[in-house]
Amino acid sequence: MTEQKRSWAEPYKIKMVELLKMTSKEDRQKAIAEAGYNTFLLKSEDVYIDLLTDSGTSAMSDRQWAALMMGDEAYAGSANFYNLEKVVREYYTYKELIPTHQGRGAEHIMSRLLIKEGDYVPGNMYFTTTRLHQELAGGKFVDVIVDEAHDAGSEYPWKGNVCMKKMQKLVDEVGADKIPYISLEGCVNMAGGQPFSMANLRELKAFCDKYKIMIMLDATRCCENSYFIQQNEKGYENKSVKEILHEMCAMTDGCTISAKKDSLVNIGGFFACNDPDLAAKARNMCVMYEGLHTYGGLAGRDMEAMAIGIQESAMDSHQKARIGQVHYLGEKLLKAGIPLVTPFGGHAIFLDAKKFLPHLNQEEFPAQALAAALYVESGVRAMERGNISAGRDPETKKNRNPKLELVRLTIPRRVYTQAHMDVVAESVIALYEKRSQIKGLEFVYEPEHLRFFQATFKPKA
Ligand code: PLI
Repeated sequence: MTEQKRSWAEPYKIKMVELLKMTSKEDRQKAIAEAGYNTFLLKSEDVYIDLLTDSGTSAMSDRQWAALMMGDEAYAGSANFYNLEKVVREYYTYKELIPTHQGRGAEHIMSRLLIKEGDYVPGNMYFTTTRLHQELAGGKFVDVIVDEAHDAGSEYPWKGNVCMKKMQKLVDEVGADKIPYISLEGCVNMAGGQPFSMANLRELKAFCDKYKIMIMLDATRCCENSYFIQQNEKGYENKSVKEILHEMCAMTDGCTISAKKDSLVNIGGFFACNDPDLAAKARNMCVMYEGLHTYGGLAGRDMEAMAIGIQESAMDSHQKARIGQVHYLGEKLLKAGIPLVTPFGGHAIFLDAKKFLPHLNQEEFPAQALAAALYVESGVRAMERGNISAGRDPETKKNRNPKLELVRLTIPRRVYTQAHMDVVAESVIALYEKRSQIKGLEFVYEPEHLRFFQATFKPKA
């Protein structure tokens, strides 16, 4: 048997457990109605298996827990900041580090510094908070991801790639001086956790060098992206995740990161870059919005746990088990004929709600309705990634009606077992058998920004 064909197993054993609460269907019907059919508004104690997000939900290792005791809670110059800076330089290559309370804190700082009113910011698909900060800074987001990314059924392995024709078209239309940077996300969340290839990044770098456009990485899930490159891109099969990550970052000008995902901590993020002038401005913004630039809204202990989490996240054995578990769930669902986004991405399995609920139109929010129904069926909490997440166009005020209308079953890192994945698969399959009973939803309350977090709904009559 080759190494590839052997089963993976978690490269850790369990030292402490957290008990789960089982609820009845009646309890869950009541809870989802009280939550306005929005899984974000459920109380976590009413949830059995929580696949809402992989953000801040990972299990820390014993080394990370021990690191919490090494917190240097000095207001200025904490030893933990310097440890983190060293690790970021070693793994992500960037010289300048500005810690932030989480990813959107870094996005706020970077968008305000780099975007001028009337600028265009291309990206390999939008992410909710990223695009909002670009818009609040006066920019206009332009989607330059390859077309395959918008097609749930396409088997293209690099759905996170940038389409160079779309980049060229944008430059021709608006001029390179109106494009401060391209926002390049690893394992593109809204496309289904889909990676870009190193070949695509190389091509993008040549293009951006020519037009003097910066490449700013959203490195939130770039370790996972690096694992896909190792597994699927020719020439990288013998390189480690760490080496690939290094090569990737070295081709870019800086990054924002939510450390709550790949980096295995419950809170934290950072902005990093190589340009000392940009870093000085970012430090000045940091002190206004996050905290002094050597803690950025974090406790010293959080920075220490992050420094260790970054090292663990780039271990090949970790990524093999992490992505192995996600794909185990995907295979089970696919075998049962459930409509999914393929190929499977890094952090989640995405149900194709348009195909799951063909009797609903997109203005009846099929993905939102499906996530609510899955919770009632099984106590499994998932998240809508469709029309509600996409929000309204700031000019027309109409729902954006994105091509992808998805429910995300997001797997926290190092938290659930294979048996949990079996239960999740059985729950989705049971719901699929009675899918025609699921009704669409309409708004009761719609907040102005990032509406998916706080909106409430009721079933359509
Ligand atoms: O949730 P934050 O503020 O730490 O990070 C924002 C953020 C930025 N980029 C990407 C690609 C994300 O996925 C992201 C947050 N994602 C969440 C919360 C999620 O559930 O996917």
